[in-house]
Amino acid sequence: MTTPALLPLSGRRIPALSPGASSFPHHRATLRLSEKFILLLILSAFITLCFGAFFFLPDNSKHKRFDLGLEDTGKDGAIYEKSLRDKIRADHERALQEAKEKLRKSRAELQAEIQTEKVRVVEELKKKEAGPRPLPPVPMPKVVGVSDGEPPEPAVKEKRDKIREMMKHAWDSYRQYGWGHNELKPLAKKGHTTNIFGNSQMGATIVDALDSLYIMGLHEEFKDGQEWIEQNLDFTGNAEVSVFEVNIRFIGGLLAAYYLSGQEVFKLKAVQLAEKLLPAFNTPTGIPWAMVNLKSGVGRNWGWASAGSSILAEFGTLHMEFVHLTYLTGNPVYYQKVMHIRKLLAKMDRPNGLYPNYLNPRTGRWGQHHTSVGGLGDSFYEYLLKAWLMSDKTDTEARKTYDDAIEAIERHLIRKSNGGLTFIGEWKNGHLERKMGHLTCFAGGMFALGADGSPDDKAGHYLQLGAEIAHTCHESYDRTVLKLGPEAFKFDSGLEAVAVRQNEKYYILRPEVIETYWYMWRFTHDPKYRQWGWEAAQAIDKYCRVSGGFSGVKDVYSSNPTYDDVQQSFFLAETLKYLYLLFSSDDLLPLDSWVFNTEAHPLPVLHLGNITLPGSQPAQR
Ligand code: DMJ
Repeated sequence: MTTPALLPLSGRRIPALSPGASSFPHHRATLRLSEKFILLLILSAFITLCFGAFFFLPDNSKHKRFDLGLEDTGKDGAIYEKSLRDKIRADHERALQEAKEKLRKSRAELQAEIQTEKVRVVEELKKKEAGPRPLPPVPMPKVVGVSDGEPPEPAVKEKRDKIREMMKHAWDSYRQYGWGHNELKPLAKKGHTTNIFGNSQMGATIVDALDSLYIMGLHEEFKDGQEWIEQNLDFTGNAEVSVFEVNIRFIGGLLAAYYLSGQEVFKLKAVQLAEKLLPAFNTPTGIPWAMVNLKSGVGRNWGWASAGSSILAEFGTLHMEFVHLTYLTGNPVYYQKVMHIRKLLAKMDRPNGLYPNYLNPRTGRWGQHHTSVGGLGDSFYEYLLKAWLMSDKTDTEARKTYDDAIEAIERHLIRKSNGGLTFIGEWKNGHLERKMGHLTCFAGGMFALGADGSPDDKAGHYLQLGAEIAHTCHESYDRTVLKLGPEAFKFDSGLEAVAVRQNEKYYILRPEVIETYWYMWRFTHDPKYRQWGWEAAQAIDKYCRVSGGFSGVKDVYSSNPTYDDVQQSFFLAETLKYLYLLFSSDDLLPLDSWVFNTEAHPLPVLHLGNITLPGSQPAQR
């Protein structure tokens, strides 16, 4: 018997073995015969396959499409099925015809065809590698109040100019000593990075600072940043990054820069990066890992987190950016990922109505029962409120979830100290720790922002609560030597709003207290908020400014503090931006048109009208 010849795709031929074949003509005849035999064999296998496919193909009519509200066009099932069958039959006949023609062709002709096909595939691959396809156009949301905001009072304008000068000093120093690195070491005058950026050079300060530069009218600097992004920002490196930090600083920063300036490159980069974050959601529950490797897509959680848990403030702070990504790309996947998280949380029991900071992404169970409005919890609550605001107040599910969460927080975590200071403590296994973090101070602004629309007409109550938190946080600044706030402060044993432990006395250029002053200013126009903001700005300029930029300080109670030698990217993104806005008029980034992400990147309110966001179907993982 003759062993069948093989026709490998590469076009190289493995000769047929014919026992006893000695002369060339006989050998050729055997080859042609076996060639036909093989082709016939392939043909019959193909026919069997087609029939198999016809009977076992899934019924496509049952599958819905992801579109902007597009449903199947109303054909009934029977007609649809018939057209499907006709299509399969036509495909089948065409394949038969092609196979017959192939049988008639010579070996040379077949080889030429294979060669042409190979060239085509290579060309396609090259095209794919050449770069991303342009994104589909979407209606640009209304973009208002993106520049100017000059205050009418000369004294206020002077303060605003001073903040712009501080921004320029921070940026120029980074430009000179740390360009392309994530952050700057202003004393060592060189680049700095931390593990949240995977120790790779991703220019975090450039991306984080762009929108501040834009609104401050620093257009040359903005252009410089844009050029760096166009030429250097890429996400193909072997870097293990924090999903949360990359989302709020990079995706938020790029989206804000896109909306403010209209430059497509920012949108493209944001989408490229978002695609790299998606593998982090490949967990048994769909709750993402804290970290993901941008190259391999492998995810994991922080070693210090309770029982391998993901962190509430991390997986709960993706909503705003991800909804915008779906809006801009038409790709439902981003929206589905965050809605899946929301649905999963809604189904879970909450101890005392509180959300614990830790959730295991493998089991879907809470870790330790710790609840905080500061680190590990903070921006989860913020994003519930902002999801509602960003949806033009149509996402009432988010608003209700926020209201319920805040109600439980007020009941269990918010207290008044003996000295009359309202504070937000931390809940640890049924016990209230009377300690508040600098991070928690953002909540004053959040309560004020959520006052309008609160249930049972409690707007006045929440505005008052915001004012009380602002006052407490101001006290935490005022009770120090440098007039800068510590990282955490206690309300215990006669001590109020002061740090006790040495490792809680530092100030690392954080924005939260100034953020709350700005929101309170916008809602009340009480001049004390501008006054407090100016005190903080002066203290930063006096104690944190060095020739190579701005640095954090290790002890706000010492008149001779040492520096931590880091200029954090959020100093340019948030602290200086909120200060600048505090001394601007309200028509710069008005709050009914813009919602600030947790890194102070403004994203426009989506007036969706009758447009349905793609992906409102059940979440797919
Ligand atoms: C910022 O990166 C963001 O505000 C985040 O939500 C928590 N805090 C830092 C700055 O303190």
